[in-house]
Amino acid sequence: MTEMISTSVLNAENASREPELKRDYDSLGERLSGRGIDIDAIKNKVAAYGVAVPSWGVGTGGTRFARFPGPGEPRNIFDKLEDCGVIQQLTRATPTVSLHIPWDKVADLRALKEKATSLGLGFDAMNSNTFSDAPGQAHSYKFGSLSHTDAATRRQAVEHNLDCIEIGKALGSKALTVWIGDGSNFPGQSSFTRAFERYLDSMKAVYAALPDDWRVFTEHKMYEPAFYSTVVQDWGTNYLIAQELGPKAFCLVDLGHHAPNVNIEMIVARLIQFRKLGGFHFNDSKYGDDDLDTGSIDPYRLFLVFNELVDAETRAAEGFKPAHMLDQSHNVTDPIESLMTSAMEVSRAYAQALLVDRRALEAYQQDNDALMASETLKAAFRTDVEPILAMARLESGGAIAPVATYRAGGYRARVASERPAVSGGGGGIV
Ligand SMILES: [Mn+2]
Repeated sequence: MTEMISTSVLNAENASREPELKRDYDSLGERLSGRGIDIDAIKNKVAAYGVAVPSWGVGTGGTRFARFPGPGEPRNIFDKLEDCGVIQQLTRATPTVSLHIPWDKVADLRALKEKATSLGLGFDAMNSNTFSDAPGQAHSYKFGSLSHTDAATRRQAVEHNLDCIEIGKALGSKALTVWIGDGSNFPGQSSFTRAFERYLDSMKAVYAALPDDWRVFTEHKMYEPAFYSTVVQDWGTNYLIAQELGPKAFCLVDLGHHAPNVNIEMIVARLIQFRKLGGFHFNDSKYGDDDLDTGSIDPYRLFLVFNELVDAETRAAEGFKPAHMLDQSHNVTDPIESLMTSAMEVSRAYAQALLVDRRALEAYQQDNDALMASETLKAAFRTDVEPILAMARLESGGAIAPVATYRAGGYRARVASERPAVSGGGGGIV
């Protein structure tokens, strides 16, 4: 396997931190044992956990005002895979990449798959793009895609999704994620009902082309780029879509795609209960679809989402198999550092949720002991699980301290010398 950071750097960085990690791990193990928890069992679950990296996340993002590129930006999907390889090598928490078509379209799919395999990477869900116009396409998506008033434009958008499925089949993907920007900017501009009817008709054509072992995830978002109404605006509409389409259709929850203060963990619980939770786009949000680093603003909310996921996992909820993906825009940081940190934050929330004393919680709920129920969650959230995460990484061949090891490895400076600098300008990505 191609090592992106040299083994000698990785080993030296780990050796300098290993004695302290062992002490911390043993000490935490003793304390958890007192709570009836086996630290090794938690560590093994964390080691087996993975979240997909979005291919578009390794490039520097931006806003609609500007984009400020960093050094050594990936020029194409092969460069992006190398960056993803660094993230996986050091964190051992990101074994798959989620592609975006047409951004990642290549002529030689076999070479793409071989490149990923050489880096120890597989492919998660494919993402279609009908929210912007590809060069040379016949019909514009300015006024919509799958729900467009014009049948030829809708057909083009359907065909693009079918193309994404074909590419995914060649790469070993098993899912298609569909997010559309369709909507309206003025009251009266669009018929809510007819636009949704057209969307459902289009999605039924996409659904009909899904292989038997594939799933389709529809992703809702409250607003942007349409600012008055959006066709797939919330989880209720998303659930209706999944119901209308059939058993291979599921809802995808992007943490940033809700109104402020919405109880996302409760939406997650509802979708689990009715067997329609397809997956996540993890990120964090302060005001809107900010696409900030996961866990950077509200780590407690992320923990509460994972509390629902672990609850479902613990009771083996029927049909529970969500895909976990990151979806972020890194405007002021090195994207590799942000994605490594974010993957670790997702693992951290998972580890903390595994520590929840579920029997005690259920008893407090039954007794209507609100304060102790809350404290039971807080006791898990307040536990510093870093030694568990670091030990899981170390034993899997990763880095105890991924960001420090990445910086010591000089990867960014090396690729900056190989990849020509790109100019700024342009907007960012959604
Ligand atoms: Mn998303």
